[in-house]
Amino acid sequence: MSISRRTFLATSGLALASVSQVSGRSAFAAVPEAPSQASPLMQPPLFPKSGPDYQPVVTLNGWTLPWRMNGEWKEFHIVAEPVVREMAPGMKAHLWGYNGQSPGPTIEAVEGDKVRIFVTNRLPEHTTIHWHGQLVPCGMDGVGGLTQPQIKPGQTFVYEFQLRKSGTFMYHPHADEMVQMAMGMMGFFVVHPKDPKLHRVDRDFVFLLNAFDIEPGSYVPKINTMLEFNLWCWNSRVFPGIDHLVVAKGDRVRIRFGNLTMTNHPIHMHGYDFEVTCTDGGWTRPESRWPEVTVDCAVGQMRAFEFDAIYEGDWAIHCHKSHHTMNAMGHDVKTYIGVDQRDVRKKISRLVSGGYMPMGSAGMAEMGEMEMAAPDNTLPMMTGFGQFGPVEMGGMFSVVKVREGLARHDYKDPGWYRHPEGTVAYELRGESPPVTEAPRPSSGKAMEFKAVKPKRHGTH
Ligand SMILES: [Cu+2]
Repeated sequence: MSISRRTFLATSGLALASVSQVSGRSAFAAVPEAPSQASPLMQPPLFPKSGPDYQPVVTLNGWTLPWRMNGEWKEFHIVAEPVVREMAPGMKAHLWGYNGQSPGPTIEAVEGDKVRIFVTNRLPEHTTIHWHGQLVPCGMDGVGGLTQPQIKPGQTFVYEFQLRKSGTFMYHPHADEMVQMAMGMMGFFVVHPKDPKLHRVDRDFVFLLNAFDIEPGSYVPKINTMLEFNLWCWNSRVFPGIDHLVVAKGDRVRIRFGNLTMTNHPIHMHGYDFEVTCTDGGWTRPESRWPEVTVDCAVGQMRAFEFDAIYEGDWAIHCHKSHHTMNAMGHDVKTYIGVDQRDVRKKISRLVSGGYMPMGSAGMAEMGEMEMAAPDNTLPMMTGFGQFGPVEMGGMFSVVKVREGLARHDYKDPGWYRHPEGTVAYELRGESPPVTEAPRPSSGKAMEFKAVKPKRHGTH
């Protein structure tokens, strides 16, 4: 793990003054160190060193916040601060986040734990943290002005509460919320069941759905955008910058996500059906579940679904709103499908130097392959390559890679799936397959379908 440690001794005078004002406690030896993460890539899960056993989560393009035990308290230190986040190779954004990244680190603990969370504000304005979904004493709910004074720049506040239930939660500011969430301030908070056997899975992935409006060539999000975002992200990353979800064949897998954008996201996974096992409110009862292949996640909601990874392959997982699998595009792109632009091209090429390339006469797939001149610090609209060519996706898209024989905690990218012979869609060359009469089912057994390659007549 590439964690650089910082200490806050330099500011501890001011910080501790605020600490004792808020909590009334004076027994702290010191504020715990606040680890900071420099890498935008998925870090290995943090296994518990004490207390009940659990299968830790992995955060796509993220990490879990280390903690320390102090008596019966599990202590964490979160620092709200400006960060530089790589959104995909080739583009960096100047955001606000926590402990070096946006989103902040995932907080992980166990039902029944007493958590003490130090929050230091290094932003230029005040902030708070709200523990979205957690059952906390009202004064720990983090709503600036309503349940506590805002945390001013330079101050450290302390939140203390006992985790009353297991489940899937988030944290985010409840102070100048529109600005601070538009700037990327949010994080995941997972509470594991006290009973290690309950809701146990082999792989448990988490990510937040978030969105930014960053003009091509610039670095800072426009914070008053309400709907027309141009970067639809999972954990402040866009495809092809989003980690793949690597899974061993036979694993029980959980994928958890929370939505802190301003629209809903129907999250769709190929190759499987699955069941929603956890929502904002807690675990769903088994008799309340039904199979899905797409689950809509409304604003402010969290959803977790589970499946048994029995089918090998590279399975797409993405938001089903097609604009959300696009990267920065101008909102003034005109539709030219069916318009023959050859004549226009000739005329304009005479007028401008460097040539003129009309786009989109036959759809926009050509943009997936093309290297177009673009301003600094932006990403192609559709990008990312698979083993067969351009994937023509951006934004909220990744790949669930199910492979035979992966080690238990191996999350390394195994490369592209090697399809068994005769199981890939193929181009028909020459004659179409002969029409044969379907055999009548005799014994009432279900018919088996098999992809069979016909003999090829052409050369290839
Ligand atoms: Cu979406």
